[in-house]
Parts: sequence; C-alpha cells; structure tokens
Amino acid sequence: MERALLVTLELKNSRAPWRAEEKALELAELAVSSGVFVADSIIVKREKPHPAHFLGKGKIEEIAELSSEKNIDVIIFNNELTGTQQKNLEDIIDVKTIDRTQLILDIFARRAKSNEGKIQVELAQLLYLMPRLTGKGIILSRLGGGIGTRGPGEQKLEVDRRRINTRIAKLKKDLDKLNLGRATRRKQRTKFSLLTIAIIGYTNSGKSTLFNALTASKITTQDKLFSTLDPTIRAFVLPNNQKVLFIDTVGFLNELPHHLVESFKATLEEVVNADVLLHLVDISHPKAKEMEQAVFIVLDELKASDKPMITVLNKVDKVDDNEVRRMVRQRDGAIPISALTGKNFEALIDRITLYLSNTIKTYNFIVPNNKSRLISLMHEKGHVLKKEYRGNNVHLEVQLPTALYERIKKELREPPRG
Ligand SMILES: Nc1nc2c(ncn2[C@@H]2O[C@H](COP(=O)(O)OP(=O)(O)OP(=O)(O)O)[C@@H](O)[C@H]2O)c(=O)[nH]1
Ligand SMILES: [Mg+2]
Repeated sequence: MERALLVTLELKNSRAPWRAEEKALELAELAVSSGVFVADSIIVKREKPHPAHFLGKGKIEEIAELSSEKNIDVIIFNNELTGTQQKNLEDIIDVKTIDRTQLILDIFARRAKSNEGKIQVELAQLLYLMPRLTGKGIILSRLGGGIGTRGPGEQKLEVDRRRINTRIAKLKKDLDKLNLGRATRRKQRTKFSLLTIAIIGYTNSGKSTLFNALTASKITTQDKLFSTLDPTIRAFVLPNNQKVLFIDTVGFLNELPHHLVESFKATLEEVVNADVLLHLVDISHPKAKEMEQAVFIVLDELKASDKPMITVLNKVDKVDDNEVRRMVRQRDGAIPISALTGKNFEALIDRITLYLSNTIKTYNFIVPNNKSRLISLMHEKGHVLKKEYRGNNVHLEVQLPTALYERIKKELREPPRG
C-alpha cells in the first residue's frame, strides 16, 4: 500500500464555506477510497499559492524532511496544481506529487466497470493531462507508477502528446456512439410513459443503499467515496399501481473537477432527463448543509437546477430525534428516512406518489401546426402519449409537469406570430 502525505493549503482571510480542516478530512476520505494509507496530513497557511512552487521554499524543505521521516510514497495536494508547480515540487522533494483532481480521477479510473464508464474516465484523465505535458510529453510523475498514473482497468495512461490527441478524438467518437444508444433507450422508455425518478446527492449519502432497498437490487454500497459510477435503472410500482423507474447514479462532490462533469455528461444525462430528483442528504454528516449546496452547484452546471425535487434526509438512525426534527423544519417538506434500516420508507413512497400526481398530469391539447415549437417543448419536457395530425392541428395527449402546462396553455391562447 502506498503511504501518502496530505497537504492542504489554507488561504488567509478565506471565507470559503469549507474550513481547511474540513477539506483535509474529505481529502483523507478520498485518499482512503483510492486505496492509499494516509500516513500524515498537514495544513499550510499562505496569503496565496506561489505561482511556481505552490508553497514557499522553506515549507517545501520541511515537507521533504517529513516525507523521508515517514517513508512517504506520494504527496497529495488538496488543490489543483499547475504542471509547473507539480514538477517543481517533485524536483525539490523527490517524491511523487499529485493533486486533488488526479486523486479523484484515479478513484474513478479504479471504479470504472462499464465500457462507457471507462471511456468517460480516460477522456477526463487525458483532458487533464494534456495541458500539463511538457516537451514531447513526459508524464507528470517521472517517479514511478501507482496512484495518479493509472488508467481505467489498471492500464497505464498514454503519455505521448501526439498519441494522446489521437486517443482523445477516438474516445469522443466512441462516446458519441454510446450517447446515441442511450438516447434511443430513453425514447423507448418514454413510449411506455414511465416517469423516472433519479436518486441524486453527495457521494456516500446512501443513494445505492436506498436504491437497493426500494428495488431489491444489489448495487455495491460501501463507506467509500464514489462507489457508484454507472447509472442503473429499475422499475418500481407505487401503491396506486403506477409504475415508475428509479435511477441510481454517480455521486456529487464539493469542487468536482470540471473535466469529470464534462466527460460524464452522458451518464449525468440520466439526471437531466429524469422527471423528478430525489435529493438524498446525509444529515449525520457535519457538513450536510455545505454538501447540499455542492449538489446544487453541480446541478447548475448540468442546467438541471429547476428540476422538481424531493429532499430526503438520510441516516436518521445516526442522529438524535430532536436534531432530525430541527433539520426537517429547516427544509420545507423534506422527508427523514434511514435507507439502512428502512425507517419511514412508507412516508417516502407516499410523498413520491402524491408529488407525482400533483406535479405531473396527463393533458390533452389541440395545437395548430404552426406552433411546432410548443410540440417540441412537450416532447422535450414531457411524455407524449398520443399524437395525431388532423387538418391544420395536432391532437396530443401528454404527461407534463403542471407548471409547464400553465405556460403552454397561455402560449396556445396567443395568436400565432408572423
Ligand atoms: N447508519 C446509516 N448508514 C447508511 C445509511 N444509508 C447508507 N448508509 C451507509 O453509508 C455508506 C454509503 O452508502 P452508499 O449507498 O454506498 O452511498 P452512495 O450515495 O451510493 O455513495 P457513492 O456511490 O459512493 O456516491 C455505506 O456504508 C452505507 O451502509 C443509513 O440510513 N444509516
Ligand atoms: Mg452509490
């Protein structure tokens, strides 16, 4: 097992929602999830990062000493380093140095199982590497393999600039092909007019545990970050006999590397296209509030922040009842549950049923042919159950969010433009 030293930079006067200690704790969890042993973790205070060395020379000497004292194999910085900073740090300390993004990419590389997952991870890794290659393309760490250099499926990452470019182009093309398949499958699901409910939330909040409990599935759940990468879909029948689909998918993180979000667009499409989001919050975690916020930031990036959402407060078995009540009061309409013990599942299912019947209904429209934009909107945001062309009109039966119905009704009343 590689022995890691973690270094977190604390900017003076920073008002960030996560304190340096809290960031350091999360980095340790990430490091453990990637399979290294955390030998030590330090926090360094500075006004701002040094452009060339990230830290001051004196501090770097100290870290070098600590590393040899503790037999460190890898130093993990809790920030994104530039290629120059990384190289300079390695040159002085003479120990492999990686940053938080590489660590996260490494976890993803080890977890990726499906073909699509592997392509997405490799693409994110190469996009990260590209601007950091020097000269003909020397890999970031000249100091051995292991963490930070692994590709999906334990193969080594490509390091030659020209070959990386070719590879990136190929991966993008492969992804496009897979996206097409995904879109087709989604269309098929729409045909059966099944509403989809995506279970989303911070990594380790208990999404897969809830998904398994509801749908009697066996997705791996563990007390590690990013256990799930590939989305899984299963049917579920609500008490009113309505069949719906639940989706379990990859977790979110504070300051999730941009390339990852970019590369995982296909997987995350399942979230964007879901009818309702079930946002799972681990309320036993001291940073629950900030984690919730981090989830909203990723949703924003995915342009999915206006999706209908039910907030679910998970792991109530680990929290005092009064505290749970306080947290429920803070969040209008949130449902407290324990995915592990099954506590309050009935209330959750009832809420989902009620929510769906209140927010998504089946409507009939007669739309003039010249308002084709409205018809595409219905296809995009709802489930078109029937469509018939009669003369100058299209008759449609559509399942739609009630809010959207009001908008469409209004636009239908307006005389056609032009
Ligand atoms: N005490 C308690 N533990 C829970 C509960 N729900 C989940 N866990 C534990 O939390 C850990 C993470 O659960 P997962 O279901 O893997 O979480 P996830 O959100 O799917 O995580 P990623 O896929 O890594 O993003 C596991 O160790 C679960 O056993 C709960 O209600 N109570
Ligand atoms: Mg999971």
